[in-house]
Amino acid sequence: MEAGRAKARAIPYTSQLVSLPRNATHTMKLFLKPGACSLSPHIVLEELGLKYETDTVDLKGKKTGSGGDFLAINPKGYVPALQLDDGTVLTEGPAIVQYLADQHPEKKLAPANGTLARYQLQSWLTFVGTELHKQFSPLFNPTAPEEWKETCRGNIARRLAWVNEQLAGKDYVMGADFSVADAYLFTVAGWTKFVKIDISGLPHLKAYLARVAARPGVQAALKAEGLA
Ligand SMILES: N[C@@H](CCC(=O)N[C@@H](CS)C(=O)NCC(=O)O)C(=O)O
Repeated sequence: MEAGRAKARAIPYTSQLVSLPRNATHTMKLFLKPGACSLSPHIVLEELGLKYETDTVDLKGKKTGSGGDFLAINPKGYVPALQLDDGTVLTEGPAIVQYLADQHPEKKLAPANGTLARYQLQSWLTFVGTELHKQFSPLFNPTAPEEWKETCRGNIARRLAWVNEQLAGKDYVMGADFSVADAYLFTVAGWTKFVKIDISGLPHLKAYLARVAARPGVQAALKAEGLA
C-alpha cells in the first residue's frame, strides 16, 4: 500500500505536459510567509485564477499555520512549498511557477517547453534565484557579518543596474507578455526597500515594478498577504 501511495504521489516524468492528477481530492495549498519569495507562486496562482488555499508558516519554529510540523511538508524547511491536489508536495519557487504555468498554457505565463523562449525564461528565473534572491538572504540575517552584507548590497546594485538596461523599451522581462519570471523578479526586487538599496537611479526598473504591481492578480496576492 505504501509503495502504491508513493507511486501515486510521484510526478510522472514524461515528454508531455504534466497534468494535474486525475484523483485530485483536495484544493492545492501554498505554504508561504507574507512578503517572502513565496509571493512569486502566490502571484502566479492569482494570475492563473486557480482555486487554492494558503498556509502561513512559522519559519523559525518550522510550524504550519495550524501548528503542524512544516518539516513533514518540506524537510528543507523553507517556503514556498506547493501541496498539489493529491498531496504531492512540489518545492523550489522556479519549479513551482513553471509547473503552474504549464497547467494553463493558454494563459501564456511561460513559453512552450522546448522552445528557445522557454530557455530564456529559465535563464531569467535562474538569474533571479541565484544572482539576486540569494544575495538578499544575508541582508535579512541578523547574524551575517556586515562586510558580507556590504558585498551583497554591491552585487545586487550592479545586477539591478543590468536588469534596468534589459527593461528599456520592454513592458516585461520576456517582452510584451507578463510571465512567471516577472512574478519572481517583482517579488525579489521589491525587497530593495527593506534593505536600503536605492533604485531611484533605475527608471526602467522603477516603472516596471509599478507596472507589475498594478496588475489585478498581483494586487490580489499582495492583499492576501497583507502587503497591499
Ligand atoms: N531555493 C529555494 C529558496 C527558498 C527560500 O530562500 N525561502 C526563504 C524565504 S524567501 C525561507 O523560507 N527561509 C527560511 C529558512 O531557510 O529557514 C527556492 O527558490 O524556493
